[in-house]
Amino acid sequence: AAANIGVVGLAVMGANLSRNLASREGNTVAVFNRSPQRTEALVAAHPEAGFVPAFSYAEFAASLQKPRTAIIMVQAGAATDATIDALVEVFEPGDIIVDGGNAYFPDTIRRERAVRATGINFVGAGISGGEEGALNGPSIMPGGSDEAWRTLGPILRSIAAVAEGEPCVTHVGHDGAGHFVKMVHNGIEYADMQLIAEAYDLIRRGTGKSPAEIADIFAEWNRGELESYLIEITAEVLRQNDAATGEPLVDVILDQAGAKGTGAWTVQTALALGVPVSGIAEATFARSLSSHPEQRAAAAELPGPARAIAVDDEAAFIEDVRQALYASKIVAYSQGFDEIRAGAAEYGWTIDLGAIARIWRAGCIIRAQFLNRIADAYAADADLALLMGAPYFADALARGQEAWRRVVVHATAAGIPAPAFSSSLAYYDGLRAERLPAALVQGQRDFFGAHTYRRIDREGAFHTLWSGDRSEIPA
Ligand code: NBP
Repeated sequence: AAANIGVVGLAVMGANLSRNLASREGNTVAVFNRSPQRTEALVAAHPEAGFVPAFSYAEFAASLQKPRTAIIMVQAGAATDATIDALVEVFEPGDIIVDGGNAYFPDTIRRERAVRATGINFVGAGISGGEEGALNGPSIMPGGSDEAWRTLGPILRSIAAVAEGEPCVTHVGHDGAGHFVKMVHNGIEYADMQLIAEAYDLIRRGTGKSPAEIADIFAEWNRGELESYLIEITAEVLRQNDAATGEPLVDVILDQAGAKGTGAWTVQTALALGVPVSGIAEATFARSLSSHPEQRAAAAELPGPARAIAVDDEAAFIEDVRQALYASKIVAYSQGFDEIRAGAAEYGWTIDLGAIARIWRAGCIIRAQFLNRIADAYAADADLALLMGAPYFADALARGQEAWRRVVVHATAAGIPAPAFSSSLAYYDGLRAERLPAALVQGQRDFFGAHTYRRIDREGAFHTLWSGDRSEIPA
């Protein structure tokens, strides 16, 4: 057996991950793909990698040193199950199967349990950063057992992105913890993207600036506290002109956003856990709204402000939008980290939230300076109840909240939809409210369903005899 690590599934992600592994000192990489052409093509294109090709699962297993370690990079879903079944047939107790695809975490929990029963280790590992990350260093979020991590840790550390000298990988927690955290990463990515898109739209419609001019604004923002990969690529997209028409590319792209489902998983999971991830939810719904042309056509004649409301002080407005973006971003991350905390409690994982912030600083799509501030907040208080309540973020929100309100007021008055900006502000105001109308909701629930309520001045549950004499009784 010649190889210390193997990869199954050699489409773009698997091929790039294999090359990344092969480029690291000490690794010899066995490669296998269901269709042999992909294996042949990869090996022929990269003689420098010294790949050990295999053309059957048995040959693949025979080419791996024990404990055998294989990373699966095939389509999520049935293909992953089929590949796991085939590997379980040829692997032995103590070997390690890693699923590096975008699995839904309940599937990972199920698979881990089934594979563990054979004595083989199963690790669900979220891998972020797309093709480029797979090749040059992704952010990796592995779950699975401590035993598997002992073998796998050094290998994953060697291929991960590096942020300030630290590899962007940590043992997130047991069984499905890694894929859970990867899911929330993607949900936060949806929110970040929608917030940036709303900022662009507000500036464009509020000031009439061209996409190229707005690209310059984003490039400027990228030198400050908003510094991030997504802001950087936004400037690039806005600066791009379409070769065919000469128009800004953003003006010829159909305005219907697609989705592969990880945003929806994040929101569904949050609903089940009772965690209000309103920023992520609005971002996911904004994509859905955009993709219903028939409904948009039916609504096109509904009245709104007669004409766009221009701003008088452009520079001040742009600075307001920047602050609103930053404040809304703090809310989105605070909500995402809440979901991870709630998931850890529900599924029995011990997740170091500061470590999650640190492994997202490079290699992944939401990489940003900002994550250092999150890591700092959890370093100061690992049990922080509310990320946006940590001193650094509380200060930023205090500085930005007036600008944030002005932007939401402007958007509303001008008829410019800013769902993520405005729902994030509503969340902020909801949490900080001294009294919420939840009290009235409890009264309504007691009226029609005798669901009872608690009082502010006495212990216990109470019910008002709504259809009787309306006196109150202990429940
Ligand atoms: P794809 O998701 O397009 O999957 C293609 C691979 O799956 C091929 O190797 C194909 O083999 C294999 N496969 C299929 Br389909 N059915 C199979 C089966 N029944 N048994 C064995 N192999 C089977 O590849 P990708 O875009 O490289 O992504 C790989 C994984 O990484 C996915 O889970 C994806 O969600 C995840 N991911 C992708 C990105 C990204 O940016 N693309 C980022 C992060 C994570 P064949 O060659 O024989 O058809």
